[in-house]
Amino acid sequence: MSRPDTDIMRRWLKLYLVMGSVNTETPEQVLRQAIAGGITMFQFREKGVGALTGTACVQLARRLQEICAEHGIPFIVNDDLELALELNADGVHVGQDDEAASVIRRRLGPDKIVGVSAHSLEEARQAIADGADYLGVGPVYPTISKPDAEAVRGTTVIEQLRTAGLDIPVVGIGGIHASNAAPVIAAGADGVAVISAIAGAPDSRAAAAELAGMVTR
Ligand code: TZP
Ligand code: MG
Repeated sequence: MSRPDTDIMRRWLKLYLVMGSVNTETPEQVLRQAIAGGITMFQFREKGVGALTGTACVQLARRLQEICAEHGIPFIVNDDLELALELNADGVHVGQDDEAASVIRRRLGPDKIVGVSAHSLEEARQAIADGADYLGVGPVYPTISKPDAEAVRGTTVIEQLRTAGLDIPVVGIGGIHASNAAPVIAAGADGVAVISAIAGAPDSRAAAAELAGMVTR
């Protein structure tokens, strides 16, 4: 899968599942169920207490990548450029404390997806200048999944960057689930990125399907 045009990027961002082994005991099963429920993109994010490292991490990443490939779902790696290169992943997502997006773009080349977390208009402008294909903006709501998350922003930053005329594809992230996703889309996001709403749900397929129903304009 190669880097898409902006319209396809927006479609892929509609319902973006972010997950690693820390977020569920059964990542393969959750991913399969989430795909059946209607997720449109996946990010392998192996972070936090008890996160896998080394071979175990690579092996899990490969298994999840394979499931994505079976279903035509783009597979993005959080933060780990070397892992993304090793797996020939579809792209990399970086935060503000990770490698600069400009470096990621240079190393991945023009055909891969680069996503960047932005918490302000200024960070959004910089990410665009650095070659980002999409922005993850948040945390929109309080999150239980990222202990070092920035302060909650509500939908303010998403609104600000649309008002400023930035039309880059955007996904809202942080504490989003089916019952609070609508304001994120109304603010101008193309979609939502979630961890716990799907990985922590008793029925990941149903949770994904319910969310998918909320993000289709
Ligand atoms: N970045 C900002 S909030 C967040 C990340 C990775 C965690 C999102 O997880 P959840 O469970 O959907 O709030
Ligand atoms: Mg990061």
